[in-house]
Amino acid sequence: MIKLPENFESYEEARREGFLKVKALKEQGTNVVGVFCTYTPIELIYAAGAVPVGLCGTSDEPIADAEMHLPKNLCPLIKSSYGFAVSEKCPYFYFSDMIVGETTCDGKKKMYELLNEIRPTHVMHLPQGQDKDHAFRYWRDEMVRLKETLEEKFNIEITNEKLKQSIKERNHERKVLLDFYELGKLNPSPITGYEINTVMETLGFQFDRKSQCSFIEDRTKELKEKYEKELKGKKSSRPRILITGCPTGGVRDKVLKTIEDSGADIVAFENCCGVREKAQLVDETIDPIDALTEKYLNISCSIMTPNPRRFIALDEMIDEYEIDGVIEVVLQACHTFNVESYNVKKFVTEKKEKPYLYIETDYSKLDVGQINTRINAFLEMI
Ligand code: BJ8
Repeated sequence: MIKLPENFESYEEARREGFLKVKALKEQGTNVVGVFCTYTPIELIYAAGAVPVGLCGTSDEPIADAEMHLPKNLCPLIKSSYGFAVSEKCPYFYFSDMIVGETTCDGKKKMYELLNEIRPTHVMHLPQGQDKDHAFRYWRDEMVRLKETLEEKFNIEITNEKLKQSIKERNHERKVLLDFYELGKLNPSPITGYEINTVMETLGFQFDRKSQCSFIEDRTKELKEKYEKELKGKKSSRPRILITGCPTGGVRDKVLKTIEDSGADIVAFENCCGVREKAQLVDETIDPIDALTEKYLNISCSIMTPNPRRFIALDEMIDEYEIDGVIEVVLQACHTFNVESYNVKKFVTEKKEKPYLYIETDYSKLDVGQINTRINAFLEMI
């Protein structure tokens, strides 16, 4: 049985309750900033006294609305996010004073132009590569530009002290979350991948950061104790799976649940629903803007070219989590992850000598049966 914050019974219940919380925050005069991507330096948003709220769409419900303006053959995450905004079906969007987006993939950056017509959208121009000279300077300028935009918008000064404090607090949260993810290193894992993914998605609907942290710390402690008492020394015969590729919040039931219902354990996520952003902390000893620039530039998303850090992460994670097979989930029309999957497959099968499955899907239910069959065939092969 999965355990969610505040004893919520489901992701949907947590999301609904979150609406009331964000409404209450607005009534208290708190500023809200909508965000979409792991590249957003949320430390700056907290340092501006505002609260970030994730707006990534994970449902196919608003896609028809989005397709009135956007092409059908666009990534479902982008269509779902835009559909919620344009149809006014998402209170999180409704209560956002401004949006922060980044020029990651082409679909997202062009969607932000349309979004800006509904709500002020500040777009950070992300370099395409991660070199320490040109890319660093370019991205640093964008950090300063965001800082100035937030200061002007909310009539506040983001001092170095506020920013350093914000970095410290977020680093603490990252460590707590990393500890939670790393439960998957235990063999057998005391937690399902489905629970990890659902918990992480519901955290975005809680705005009390202290209680978020205590929930994760308590749950991690409880599951470590369970492992020591009941599971240690009893290695499971269920294959241990690593998920990589696009964010999986919108295909949690269709893909993640199916994998675990079919007899495997998802023990690691090398994607934005997992450790991709959490693995590196922000350096607390240097200039805070430099530190944020360095940290966020190093994120190993496929929109970077080249993207060597993703392969370093895969290499380490496959060993550390004792992985038996890798499943890459690519959302339809996500060109960067799609193209990069060629090298990911080669790396996994040739260098790491592990089985690899590629699943390309969207948020509809049309391919549920086909995905089920392919996952079962893959697991039989391991
Ligand atoms: S850091 S993974 S959250 S960009 S899946 S919208 S890339 S077409 S979500 Fe992402 Fe930031 Fe990267 Fe993470 Fe485009 Fe691909 Fe769609 Fe994507």
